[in-house]
This record gives sequence, structure tokens and C-alpha cells, in this order.
Amino acid sequence: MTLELIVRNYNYSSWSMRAGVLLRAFVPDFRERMVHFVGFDATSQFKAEMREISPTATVPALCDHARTDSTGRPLVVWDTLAIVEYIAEYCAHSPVWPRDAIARAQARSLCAEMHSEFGHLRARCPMNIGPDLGQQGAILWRDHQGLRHDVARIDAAWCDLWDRYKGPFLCGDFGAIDAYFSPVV
Ligand SMILES: N[C@@H](CCC(=O)N[C@@H](CS)C(=O)NCC(=O)O)C(=O)O
Repeated sequence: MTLELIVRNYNYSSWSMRAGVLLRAFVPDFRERMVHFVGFDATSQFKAEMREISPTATVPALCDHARTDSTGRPLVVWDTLAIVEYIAEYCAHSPVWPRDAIARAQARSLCAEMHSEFGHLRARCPMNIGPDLGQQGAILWRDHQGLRHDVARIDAAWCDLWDRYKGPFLCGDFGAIDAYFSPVV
């Protein structure tokens, strides 16, 4: 297998989780490398290691060891949305995006929205899957109208897709949009 996904611990990295969930579903024999994480500051071991791999020094990064870039190094895809598109081409016969054009447009729109919007949710609820944070969540919910607004928007989008496609996943079969919202769940 030529694909290697470089990630941080999925418990704490929503972007890593999105790419990891997608590859587990569509490229079961990909390799996974977890970069040791102690902090994001410029001098951290994490940033030093990631700078060797990706121009943005962020996770996830996808290396395709079967292809090289103009410097002769393995091809790197360094943004989650670009990784989704790369996997969609790599698995051209699997429905990473829905086959139906309308569903595909909706799935792409929502993934893009997750990429660029929901600032309150992202700022108030950073990824931490392990502990039960119900009490902290209740306080955030009470105090932050913007957070309630973001969650209401996601709820409305999911309900709309559920009404249209009747599940079992957001646009029918499992695809990129489900991987994209897996950390939100
Ligand atoms: N737009 C990027 C965001 C990736 C991102 O922010 N990853 C975080 C971990 S979840 C990271 O590596 N941050 C390191 C930093 O900001 O220095 C993507 O979609 O992949």
C-alpha cells in the first residue's frame, strides 16, 4: 500500500479523525503514522516533525509514496478537504461522494461549511473524546448563544438530509460527509 496518513491522536484531533475515518472506510490497507504531540508552539517536536512532511505543518497529511513531487519527495496532500478529493479520485469506483449530482452538491456544500464555518462550536468545544464533559457542555450551552446557533444549523442540515435520503447515513450510503461530521457526533 502506497498511502500513508500522518495524524495526531484521534481523541484530540478532529481533522485527523475525519481523514482517518474516511480512509478506514475506503482504503482499508492504508498505513497510519501518529505523530507524537506535546504542543503546537513553533519549537515543539510535533511542529518540527510535521514541517519535514507538510508545508503547513498540520495534521492530517496524506503521503502517496507511489508518486513524487517536483523535488522528488513523496507527494503530500495536506488539507482534509484535499485529502477527501484525492481519495475520491484514488477510489474512483467507490462512492466517496454520492453518485447522484444533487446529493453530491449537498454533501460537498456541507463539508465546505464544516471547513469554513461553525466558529463558535470549534472555539468552545475543542476535540476531547475520552472524558464525560456533559456538565461543562451544559454550562457552555447555557452561556453561548453562538454555540447554540451553530448546533441548530448542523441539526437542521442533518434533518434535511435525513428527510431526503432516509439514511442510514447523511446522504444514503456512507461517504465523505459522514467522515466529516464524525467528530461532531
Ligand atoms: N485546514 C486544515 C486544518 C488542520 C488543523 O488545523 N489541524 C490541527 C490539528 S486538529 C493542527 O495540526 N494544528 C497544528 C497547528 O495549528 O500548528 C485541514 O483541513 O486539514
